[in-house]
Amino acid sequence: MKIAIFSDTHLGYPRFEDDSYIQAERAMADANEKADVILCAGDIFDTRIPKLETLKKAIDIFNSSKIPVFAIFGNHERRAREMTNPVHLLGAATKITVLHGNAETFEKNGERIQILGMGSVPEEYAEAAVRNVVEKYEKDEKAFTILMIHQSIKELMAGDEKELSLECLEPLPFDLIINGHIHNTVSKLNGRFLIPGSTVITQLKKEETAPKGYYIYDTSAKKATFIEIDSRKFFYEKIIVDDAGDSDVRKAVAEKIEGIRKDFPDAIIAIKVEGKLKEGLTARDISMQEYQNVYIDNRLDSKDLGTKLERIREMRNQKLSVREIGLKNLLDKTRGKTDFDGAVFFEKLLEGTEEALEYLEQNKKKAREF
Ligand SMILES: [Mn+2]
Repeated sequence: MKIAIFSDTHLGYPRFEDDSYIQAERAMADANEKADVILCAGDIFDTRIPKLETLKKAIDIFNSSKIPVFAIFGNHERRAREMTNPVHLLGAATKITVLHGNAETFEKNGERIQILGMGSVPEEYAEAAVRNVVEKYEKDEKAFTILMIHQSIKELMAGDEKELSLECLEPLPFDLIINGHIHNTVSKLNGRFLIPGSTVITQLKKEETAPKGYYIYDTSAKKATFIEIDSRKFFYEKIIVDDAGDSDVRKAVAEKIEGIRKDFPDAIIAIKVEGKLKEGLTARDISMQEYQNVYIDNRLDSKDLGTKLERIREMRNQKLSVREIGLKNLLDKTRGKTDFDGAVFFEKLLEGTEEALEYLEQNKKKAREF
């Protein structure tokens, strides 16, 4: 049997709303051509209470499927237990089967699959919830068995202790484990654990530049194939400048965009601009031109501020007191440029501005006497 697995369609995602519909439609149409059944691992919608236009789109997309669809809800759709979430609503409006803590079977040409689904739960309860659901589950010994969840995975994230782990999932009695939630494509446990990734970009991060699509799992070959769906290209670029002025930055950004747009006119582009500006300029002085579908992350450093912070850090490392840092700064700045004693002036400044001014006046007089 061929099982299509897709996830995180995020229908209605505001920044790329049209893409969210178009790319989910494409995945659905393609899966209908190539598979016998579809599994959808949550975050079908982007929000708990989607607008009516989004609900209509979702109903149209899921109704267009000629093969059965089994789905769970994700964290973006999770609502209180007694409330209706949008995936439940979709289940009521279409023929899709929504699973949460229960298992369903699907049979074709004498071959049977059994899917146990668990909608998203808060990460700290995930392990206990999975164990609880699996304990109550009545395994169909003659079926190819699948667990479908929508959770973070410890080994794939920064490593939060409370997250569900592959270590916990591996010994569970399933032929295949499917997860949503993570927006890039992942295959682990020798292909027994699969994450198809999202069908649309939702974060302007480098990881999202990978192709969008879905998996087809072949139960006889026990092998998954990733199917890329036609989607708008996403580029994540970095520009590093040095001693740059307003026009330098704008020129570098424009050139980068032109280079990409030449081959991909409708690409989504994120550009991180880093580096040092000319003396006296701060990131806010740089006026970036507005481009459609271009997201600029201005991380430019003003030269003076950067140097100052570096000096303070350096002196803090030498364990100098604030008073000593102040004096050292003053001496460094005035060395060779003034005809008064910096250390004395500093002491006078600590006494008060009047005293400091008086000292400067006296010094001027003295200087003239020479
Ligand atoms: Mn998601």
